[in-house]
Amino acid sequence: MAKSTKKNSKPANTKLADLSKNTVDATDQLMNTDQGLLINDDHNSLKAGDRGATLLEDFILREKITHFDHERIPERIVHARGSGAHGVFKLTNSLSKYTKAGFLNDTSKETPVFVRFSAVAGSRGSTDLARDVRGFAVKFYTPEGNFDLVGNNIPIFFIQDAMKFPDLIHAVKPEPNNEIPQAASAHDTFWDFVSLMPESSHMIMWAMSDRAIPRSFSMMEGFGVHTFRFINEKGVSHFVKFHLKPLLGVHSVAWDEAQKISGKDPDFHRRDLWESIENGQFPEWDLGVQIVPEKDEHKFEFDLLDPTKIIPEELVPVQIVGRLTLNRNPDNFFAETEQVAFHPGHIVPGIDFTNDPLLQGRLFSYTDTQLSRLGSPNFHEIPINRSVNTIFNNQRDAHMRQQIDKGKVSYSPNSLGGGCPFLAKISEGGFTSHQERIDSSKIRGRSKSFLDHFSQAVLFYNSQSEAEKQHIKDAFSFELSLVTVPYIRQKVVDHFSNVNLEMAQYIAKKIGAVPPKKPMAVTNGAIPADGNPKDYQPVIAKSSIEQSASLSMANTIKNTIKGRQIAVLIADGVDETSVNKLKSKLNAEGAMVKLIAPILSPVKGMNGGSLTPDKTFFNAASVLFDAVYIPGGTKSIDALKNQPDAIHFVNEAFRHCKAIGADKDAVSFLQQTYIANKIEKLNADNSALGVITNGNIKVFRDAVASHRFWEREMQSKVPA
Ligand code: HDE
Repeated sequence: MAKSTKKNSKPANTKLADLSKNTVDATDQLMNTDQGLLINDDHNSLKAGDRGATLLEDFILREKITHFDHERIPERIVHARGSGAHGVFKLTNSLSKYTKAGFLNDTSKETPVFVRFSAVAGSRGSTDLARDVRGFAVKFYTPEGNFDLVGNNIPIFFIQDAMKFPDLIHAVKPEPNNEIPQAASAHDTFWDFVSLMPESSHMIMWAMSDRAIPRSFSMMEGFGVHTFRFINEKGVSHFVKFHLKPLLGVHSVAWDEAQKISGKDPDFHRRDLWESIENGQFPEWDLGVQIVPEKDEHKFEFDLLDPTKIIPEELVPVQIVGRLTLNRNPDNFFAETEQVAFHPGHIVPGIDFTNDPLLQGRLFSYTDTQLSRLGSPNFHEIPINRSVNTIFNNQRDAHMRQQIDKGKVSYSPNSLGGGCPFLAKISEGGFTSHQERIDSSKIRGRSKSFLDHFSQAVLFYNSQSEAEKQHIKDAFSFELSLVTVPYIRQKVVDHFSNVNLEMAQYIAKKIGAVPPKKPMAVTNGAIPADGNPKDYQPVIAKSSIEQSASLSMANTIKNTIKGRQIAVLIADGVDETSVNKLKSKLNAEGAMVKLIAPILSPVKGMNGGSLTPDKTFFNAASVLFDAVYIPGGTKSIDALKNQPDAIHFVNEAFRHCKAIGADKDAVSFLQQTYIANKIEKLNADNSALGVITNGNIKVFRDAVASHRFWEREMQSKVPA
């Protein structure tokens, strides 16, 4: 029997594959069939004469139609709507003290990644702007195997045990009798479920916050959610939570805006991601970790294994260790974004699981789902899912096998094949599971340490800015107003009186429920038939931390306008010199400036030049932009005053609290808008309200960087 000559050489299989080796480019090529036959006519089927029936013999037509008939595969049961991009992860601080994972040890290496963002509840063709949790899944193609961080943009989850996942998803998906509503949690079955599941309280607070209506994927945080383990070279384990913090800050849109975007551009997030990358404005995140030594497992007032809890950053700071950059759009949506198969069980040596009962259930589910979605256990051979390592094992056959394994041996141990493929020693990078000591009875139940369902829901609410709190109250009011059963509306209001009484009273008044006078008793519907309700009664506990700064998006504003969309309203006679100056200054900082005019023809400038519009008032809308600017030029201003769409554009931007800029001689246009009712002296300095009327580009730029002026909304809403 042949022996391995590689002693202690780590890792054994070092030849890395080219991840894009299956791409083809048809430029300058001749068309052929799937069998390689060159095609002479791709426009006409084979017929019995000019006007005769099509012949069954036409194998070219049959191949084309058959392929087309089978183009669709089942969409994901959850996270069906998604968008993806390629990129790279660069480690900046080695974590070798905590983990032996190579890609987290060596700061000189870059790891290729593929990221897929998604919305959970809607179908593949649903809108990007639904109020929903967003998936944030990252595949790291490391030389030690693929590591998938399959997380969300919210750091916790609705349920504590995988057993409840199908119930949760059945409740939130469109109702089964009529498949209504699409991609929305605002309906009876979802809130019925919530009213009986106190463990969802914390997550519901996040889902009702503006985190659930992000401005863009590049302005979302990412979280691994569960507590994982790091294992170092010595076999020592630390608990770890993963964070991704966007360099652009965490930002959202307004709810009224989200609903309108869903009509104007349902691909809003997808388009933004695509255009940012095409324009070289690469989305970036810092990867951070919260690390807890094993000895501290029980020192917190919550259970580290409970996926409905965060570790407040005040208790365990997030250490930034590297940067994730998305820099390449997929070549083919289906081949890459649709066929990518993530799995929280795809780990590498140095990373391991904890006993979080939600994570444990996920470890089964993902391979299972790929088998029905991608149709074969060979889904790992699809280029986007391939490891950079060549695969040597004794797995064989099945649908659509690509790899051709040579020889007659496909079992282990063997002598006939010289014992190949050999097993890797731990010193060669071979994986072993962390040896956790377990000594307990087998039970079907829930740990008492999981019964505090409210303390962190309260912490979250108390950490929000006033505007954010108002948005949460409005979101609850909106969602519950669409629940048709008064009993459920009342139950939800009573339930959330345990988070904040004033909040519950506000919502109750909006939805015709009885405002609770005190925190009301909570119903727990998840009690086993023979269980004692007392054993499952939520513990109404208080968090020792009253506020946590990292929980409010208002604290994440960064001084940047990168990736912001800015509309400039123009008509014939516009001051084109002013527009060109504005455009070049803002573009230089990574913003995307678009010129909007009454029609698409070139616009004549007042100084003899001309400008080419990007869009018209017909196909553009203020909800698709972060800010709006009105340049001067008397003729242009007069034309805009007579354009109801231009007036509406600016009114709506004002309603959604966006930065509005104008050259001095454009102020007369603003006088025609609703802004004049709200701001008496439009010529004065109103920059604190995000309205800049002196043509100062720097002040306008700073206002765009602030993202939104929510205080305008607090004063009163503007019709738009
Ligand atoms: Fe998933 N989840 N999930 N999930 N999940 C899927 O896998 C599941 C959970 C998450 O862009 C499915 O390939 C169960 C938590 C993301 O392709 C499926 C449970 C978190 C994505 C599945 C959970 C997630 C999925 C559907 C409870 C945040 C999209 C298609 C035990 C940490 C990945 C697929 C992509 C996708 C099952 C809970 C995140 C059915 C059973 C918690 C980002 O296998």
